[in-house]
Amino acid sequence: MAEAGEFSRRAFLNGRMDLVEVEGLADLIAAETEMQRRLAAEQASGGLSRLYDSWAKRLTYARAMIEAELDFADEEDVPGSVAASIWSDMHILAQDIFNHIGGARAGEIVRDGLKVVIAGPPNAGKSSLLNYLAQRDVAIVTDVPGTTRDVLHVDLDIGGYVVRLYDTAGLRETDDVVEREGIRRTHLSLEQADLVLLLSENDTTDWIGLLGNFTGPILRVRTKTDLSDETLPNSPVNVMISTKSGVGIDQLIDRMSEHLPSLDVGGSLALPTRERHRIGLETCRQHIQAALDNAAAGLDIQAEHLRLAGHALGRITGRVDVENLLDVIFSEFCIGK
Ligand SMILES: Nc1nc2c(ncn2[C@@H]2O[C@H](COP(=O)(O)OP(=O)(O)O)[C@@H](O)[C@H]2O)c(=O)[nH]1
Ligand SMILES: [Mg+2]
Repeated sequence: MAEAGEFSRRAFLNGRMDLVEVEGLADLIAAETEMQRRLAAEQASGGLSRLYDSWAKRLTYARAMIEAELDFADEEDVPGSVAASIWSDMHILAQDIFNHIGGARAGEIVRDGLKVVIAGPPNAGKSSLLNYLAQRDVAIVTDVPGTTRDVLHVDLDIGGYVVRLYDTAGLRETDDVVEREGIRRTHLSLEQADLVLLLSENDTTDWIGLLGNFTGPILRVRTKTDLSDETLPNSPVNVMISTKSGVGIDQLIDRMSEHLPSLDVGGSLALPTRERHRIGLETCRQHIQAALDNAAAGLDIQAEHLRLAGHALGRITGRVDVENLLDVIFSEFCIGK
């Protein structure tokens, strides 16, 4: 019997797929929305790997030039200070990687979903909104304040993106141990939130303080608008909804969509999708920067930073090749003929 992932593992060990492609394949199998599928397909088919390989080549080439200058400086074939010419490219590479890291946030949101937490005082209509958007009775709805204690979530598909919606316990002071635990969990989910929907039947301003030190974007939502004939709120509010009549829900979804990454249809989806990628890229970029900043330390120290940069990149794809520095050197020059 085949073990989990056995064929992909063999493909990796035999050099047919690298780690990024294997991860992409796993994501492709698990993909549930159109954007997840597109991102995973790009990664599984080597789009991201080709980019990283091309960067690795540039690093190897730069190191080869430095080695050539260090080792064969007295050879006629090696033009003087050939290494100098590589630094402008290393400068560009550091910038390329920096820009690429800038897409990590979008990549993670496409892959893992935009995390939206519904918060607010008890009885504001939080669970009703979750059920309405999920189109089924996920959460218990009663008129007893403090009904919800566990953090529940549903995944919505909004325009091909995953939006992971969390229902939480209403925020208030309480002596009930179970409810207090629920409120503690609400605060934990707020730490992970990309967006908070702050719900209240009346002025949401009173409740902002309850969000603790959440610093991300907040949509203020006035609920149960079917109960009042007020058309314009007299307090700052972004959307007015009723889960009884359905009024305002489309508008709420539109406002939530504004927080999704905008990936233009024709554009490249070669984005880092995992924390692991982002950390490796950041390490790589830092070493290139260190090489650029340490000209005074000498070429050998700079070359070592470039080696570490290449290593960080290689760890992402799992291809830390035996470096053919000399191959590059010999193919560029005719040292030794
Ligand atoms: N009229 C009206 N009642 C609502 C609406 N949304 C929720 N409710 C009622 O408000 C009460 C509390 O709702 P619930 O969703 O449990 O609030 P939560 O404590 O914030 O989760 C329940 O009795 C719901 O039926 C609404 O849009 N209109
Ligand atoms: Mg509730």
